[in-house]
Amino acid sequence: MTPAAPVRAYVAFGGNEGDVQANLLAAIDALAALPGTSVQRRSSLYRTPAWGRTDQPDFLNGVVELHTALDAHELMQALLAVETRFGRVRGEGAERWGPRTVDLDLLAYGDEVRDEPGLTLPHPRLHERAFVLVPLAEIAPGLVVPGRGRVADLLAAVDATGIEAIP
Ligand code: PH2
Ligand code: MG
Ligand code: MG
Repeated sequence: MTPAAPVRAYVAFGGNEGDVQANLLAAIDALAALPGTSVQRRSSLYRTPAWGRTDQPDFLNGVVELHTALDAHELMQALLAVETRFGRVRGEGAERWGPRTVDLDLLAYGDEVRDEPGLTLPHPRLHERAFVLVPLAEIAPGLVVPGRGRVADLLAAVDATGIEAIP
């Protein structure tokens, strides 16, 4: 079902393979071109040390705020389609937390809390990832993540060492 009024959603983007900056900016343009969807804000781009699996190149990361008439599942499907268009490989041959061209993660969709196959909201690991919280705090420090708290407070509780905005 398509919601009546646009919903505010936050999407984290990142990558560390190929022409990362060009791909990420093109992927954001692709988000802005989704039906009923606009990009309201975009954080700076940040160079971030690889998290989870550290034997890989640094990432570029950032966050966008969308207004969208797509429902959460439609938006999720659209994010996966954009990832694929920008060369993301999933399934066999792709490693968990390994290198990637463009990764788009749905962080929050309005105030929705759900845990369904392929769709967990808010994103279950967002509160522990400085590479998400630094850009999110730049554009939405007062956002309250359902069940987790205010973004600025979440950021204060993680180690953001080595994360730098790129000029
Ligand atoms: N994404 C991962 C795993 N590790 N590290 C950083 N710095 N940035 C990411 O976007 C990232 C990561 C899996 O999606
Ligand atoms: Mg992802
Ligand atoms: Mg990710």
